[in-house]
Amino acid sequence: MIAAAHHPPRPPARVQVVAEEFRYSLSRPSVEAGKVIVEVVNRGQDTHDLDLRRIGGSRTYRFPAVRPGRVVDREWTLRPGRYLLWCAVADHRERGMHAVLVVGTPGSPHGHPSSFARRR
Ligand SMILES: [Cu+2]
Repeated sequence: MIAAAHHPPRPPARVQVVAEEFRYSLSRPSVEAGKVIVEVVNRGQDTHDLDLRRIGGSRTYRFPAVRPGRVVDREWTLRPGRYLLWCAVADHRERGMHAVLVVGTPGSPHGHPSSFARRR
């Protein structure tokens, strides 16, 4: 018998976040948990950044400031949950630069977290 539940390694999930005054546009609403590459594209005229924290979590994943026209990416290992994204520059968060990214259980379709939410 072949050992079950062996998952071959997968390339990191990716999500692109376009930043402009004053909002984020995400390329997808959810990604699989595990290695995730987050790419920030600043299409605005001001400098923006991006902070990321799992709701209920304590670690903040931070981008450096991204100047207009620049693209910066970071790779992190993210566990399942809902992550709040916000711009920490001046009052940008209050002006609308925030979003939610769902990080779902690996292997579930579209990285949707509903299956893991029920199992716990
Ligand atoms: Cu900003």
